[in-house]
Amino acid sequence: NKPLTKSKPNAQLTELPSLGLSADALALDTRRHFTYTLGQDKSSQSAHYTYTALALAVRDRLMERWKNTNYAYDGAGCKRAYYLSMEFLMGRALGNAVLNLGITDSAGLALKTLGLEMEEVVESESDAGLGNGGLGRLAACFVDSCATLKLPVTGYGIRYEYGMFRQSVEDGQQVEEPDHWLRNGHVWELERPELTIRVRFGGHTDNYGENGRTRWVNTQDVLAVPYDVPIPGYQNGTVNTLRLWKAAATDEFGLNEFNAGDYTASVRSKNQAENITMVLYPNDASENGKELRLRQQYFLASASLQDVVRKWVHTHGEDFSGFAEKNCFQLNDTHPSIAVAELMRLLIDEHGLGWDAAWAITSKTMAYTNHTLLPEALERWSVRLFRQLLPRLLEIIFEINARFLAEVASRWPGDLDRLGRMSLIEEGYEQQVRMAYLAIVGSFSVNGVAELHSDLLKQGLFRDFYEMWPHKFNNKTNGITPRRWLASCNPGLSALITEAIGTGWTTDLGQLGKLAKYADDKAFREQWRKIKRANKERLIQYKQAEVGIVINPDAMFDTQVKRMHEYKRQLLNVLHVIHLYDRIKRGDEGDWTPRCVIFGGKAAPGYVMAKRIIKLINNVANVVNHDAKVGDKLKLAFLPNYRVSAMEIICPGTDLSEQISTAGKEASGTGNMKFMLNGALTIGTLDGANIEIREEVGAENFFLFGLTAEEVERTRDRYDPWSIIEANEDLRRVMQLLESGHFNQFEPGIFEPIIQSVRGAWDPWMTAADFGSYVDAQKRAAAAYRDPEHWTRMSILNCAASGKFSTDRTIGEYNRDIWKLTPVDALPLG
Ligand code: 4GP
Repeated sequence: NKPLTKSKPNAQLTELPSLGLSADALALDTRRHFTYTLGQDKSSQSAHYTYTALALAVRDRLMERWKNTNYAYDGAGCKRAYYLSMEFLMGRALGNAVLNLGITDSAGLALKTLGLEMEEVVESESDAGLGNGGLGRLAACFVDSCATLKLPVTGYGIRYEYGMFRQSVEDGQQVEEPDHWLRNGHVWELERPELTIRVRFGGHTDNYGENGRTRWVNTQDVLAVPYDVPIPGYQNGTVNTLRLWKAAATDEFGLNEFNAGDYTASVRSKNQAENITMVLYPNDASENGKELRLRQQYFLASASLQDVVRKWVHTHGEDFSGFAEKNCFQLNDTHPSIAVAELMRLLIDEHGLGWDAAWAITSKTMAYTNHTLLPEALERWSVRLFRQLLPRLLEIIFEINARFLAEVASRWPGDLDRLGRMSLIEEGYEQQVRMAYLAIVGSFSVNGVAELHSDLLKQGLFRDFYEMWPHKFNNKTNGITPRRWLASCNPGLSALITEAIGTGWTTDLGQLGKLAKYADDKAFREQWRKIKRANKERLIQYKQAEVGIVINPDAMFDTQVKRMHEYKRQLLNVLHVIHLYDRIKRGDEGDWTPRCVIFGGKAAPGYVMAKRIIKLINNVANVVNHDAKVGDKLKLAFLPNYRVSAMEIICPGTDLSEQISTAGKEASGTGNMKFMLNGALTIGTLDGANIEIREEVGAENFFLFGLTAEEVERTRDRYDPWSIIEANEDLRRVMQLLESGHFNQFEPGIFEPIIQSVRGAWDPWMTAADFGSYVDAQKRAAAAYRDPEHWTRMSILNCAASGKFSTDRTIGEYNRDIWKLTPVDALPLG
């Protein structure tokens, strides 16, 4: 990648007329790409080329906007923010790009003139599954809202060669297969090799020069090559950047082996370097402590910070005095929190600042978001590993800690307990670095993702830090982008809403409030129901393709899709299904509401209990779905390979949304918001954002059950599931069926651990405690569903009350309270 020396790219090279947005213009460019870019002809066999040709035509239209956005940001010299995240769960890009460019109709027409249907063409795109679940999908919704709000925010992440694994179900069990999502090429990225950055690992430090500056030497370096993904704002001319890093070996990699004639060994070490970005760790909300993961984290943090610092130096030289006023890094959980130490290193070792000046900058530019209260998810890395992999970073962390503990000691003299509790280094058999504490100490803002979650952080997990720096702590309730999660995934409902209240809701979701009055309009309710019905038919098609069972569209579609995790209590839901089955078998079918219970979600490959729960769901489904007496009254489906594009079909077709985590465990939830926006009613506990959902929609339009977070804590010590089971006839019968082996006739004992977990007084999720009130709430939901007019009314009111849960609102708050950026208009086209 040689730079041009004799000449520079000039206006002539970049001067082009703007591309038209009409169907004709799109059709012409699609043909052109099909023939000239992709080399296809009329004998072309693969649908993938058609998709790619259209995607390239759409991408062309993003390019000028992208360039003009960058020119505008650079020209304004504005403050910028960077969203550092190990995960961006983007899903598919084509439908979103078309929507945000405002060319949904002309793209559809263009395809029609080519004899094709949009619905079919979009199916050829693989999901970009570069995330596990909530945290990764939130990042994807955030970048959409940043672009829509014209905020100069860049996303920084990793370009994993393999994303979240593909899940299939064999014999009722989860099987994982690698997700080679790049196999057919990926048109939504531009490789930018000229911006490659060098990241160091290993080696050791030494001091040099008169004032003993430190340098990090004998390192094994890896290159970080950026791939830029365009992030279009909603019909506003803005296109922001998501920059994903891929690891590549340096040229000198393996040179020693190569010179010694061992060519294969030299290739092996090259592979090791490139391994860093090979695969996404498939764990959600849990720690894993693997060396490669720490490498990934440092790789992301270092490449991204160097990228920003390089740009700074390019325009400001070595004067960093204005750096903190112009830059802000938002750390998506503790995963990138090594950035705190890395920015110190860059400023001190590479740019010659003193400690205090560097710290003043760092602690004014970092902000940290926490996404989970589960203690096992709080990352800690062994000091030994750190020393080996990142020796210079460890020195810096020790120094940060020494100065921080001195501050604690002067504030609370003699409180040794507190010093031990707050230290960035956990003592014990093996010393560990507490990454969350590093993030808190190094940041000026610390936030949770729903009100309850933020409160629990202050009272529990981070209490000592809250006492020390109450001003750092704040809440930012999560959201979802209404573009993907209503406008694009539910065209029928979007059209009806727009007809009723105009188009403003797409960028000002609060306007949905105007729908409330239509809840009393019979004709409107009728239309609303018709659309839900059509969406249920679409979901049935999808289900039949996936699991092949016949489903009655009049049944209540009762859905729980999310990662498989004990705290989310898919188990409680299956126990309820078993209870319904038991009622049918007993002939207790008075006032029956037919139901189709739908599950979907991946279990971390090493999470044995979560996988066993998948097996239980599938075994129960097998019994229930093949029992003639049960028939249409009850169906149970586990949809394999739950992912973003599946949710786009599932949430518009759902009636009842299951949000049933043990109170105090789900930080926020965002699936709950997607369902609500699409007119589903929620059955849920007072946990995460459920609380705020219920506040918005009113208690009468929400099916509440279960212990509160406080009650969970209060009763934990005297929790006695045996007595609860004895006292509850329904639960006793459910346990009897389970224990009798009714669902595992030829697989003796396989559900024993599940039975033990429900009966165990140690059960942290207290499943038995909430069973009774859950069954009651389900009864209320079933009764409400039997009155379609009443149900539809509640459905409309749920959608109408969902305005708060737009990421436009969330990002507006991040910006108002933390980033403080000024929106910038992209330069006009042409
Ligand atoms: C998730 C939380 O479990 C979920 O409640 C929240 O809505 C989401 O983050 C976004 O804030 N956490 C993770 C994780 O996905 O890996 O910790």
